[in-house]
Amino acid sequence: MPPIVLVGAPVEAGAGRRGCLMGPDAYRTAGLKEALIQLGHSVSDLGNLKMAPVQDISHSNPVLKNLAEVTGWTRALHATAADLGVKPVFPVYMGGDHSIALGTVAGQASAAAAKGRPLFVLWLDAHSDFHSFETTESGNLHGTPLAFACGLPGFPDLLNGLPRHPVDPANVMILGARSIDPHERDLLLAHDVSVCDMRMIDESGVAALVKPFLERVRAADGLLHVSLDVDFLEPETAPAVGTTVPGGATFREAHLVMEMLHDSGLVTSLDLAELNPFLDDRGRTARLMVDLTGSLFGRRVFDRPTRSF
Ligand code: B3U
Ligand code: MN
Ligand code: MN
Repeated sequence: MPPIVLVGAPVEAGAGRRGCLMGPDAYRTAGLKEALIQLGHSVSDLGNLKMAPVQDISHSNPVLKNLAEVTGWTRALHATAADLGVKPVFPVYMGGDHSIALGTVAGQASAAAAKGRPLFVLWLDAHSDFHSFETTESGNLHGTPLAFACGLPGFPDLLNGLPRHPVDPANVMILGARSIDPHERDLLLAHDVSVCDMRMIDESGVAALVKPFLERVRAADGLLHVSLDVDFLEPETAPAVGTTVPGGATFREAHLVMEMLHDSGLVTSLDLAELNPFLDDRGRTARLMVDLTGSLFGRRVFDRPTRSF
């Protein structure tokens, strides 16, 4: 495994309520770096990014909130991800609300294009985040990053003239969905995106859903970006998120996904999105997110099978 680079993205401009800007520091307080070092990884923390200055952005949809600020973060994150994505490191983007993925996925996609390899995206989320800037009704831009990543129309020039390298919607899997707006549903169907909702998890289990996706990534020699939204999890397990939706993934289901991702050896970058420490219960959610990241980076009880009967 290459060295891990932690990147702080203290962004809350994309969310409907404040607090996600404290996310990176909550991961530090919960011991993310130390947990990964304990697992034998070499880890560095780049500190928190700064928003790029933006003057030139506008859009006709009057409901959009904090457009200039979200654009500034998108540009800063895009530049960082495009740079880290071509280096022999594993970037972990510590959000910040999920609008961070407007920049992280675009940057990782530009790096994948430079390497001549396809980028796959696993979106672990109660929501599909598949609005364009034209279809969002809330105006909260954390509801838009996956549509932007897939190259949909209806976005202003978020990358300041730099080329977009769209992720093929056929290379995306959304897992854990249980709250999708009508416009998003239309767009997901029109672009033929694979959406595994909670009913599918109940019926098949996460392993049977994740396995064929990982096989596709391997067969295509793809890079894999994982975007983990805290609200993928059941809110009773992970309360520190502004947009709780009941009926989420359990503690065990989430760990199993992370363990399978680790065993695959295919993941090349990770977002930790939507942690709102202001809403947490004595750091419980931050610690759970650190533990899940630990599972993705190889935490297990034994490093080889024990005797079987
Ligand atoms: N689809 C809704 C709700 C939402 C999306 N992402 C989050 N919430 N976190 C919207 O506002 O776009
Ligand atoms: Mn999300
Ligand atoms: Mn969500």
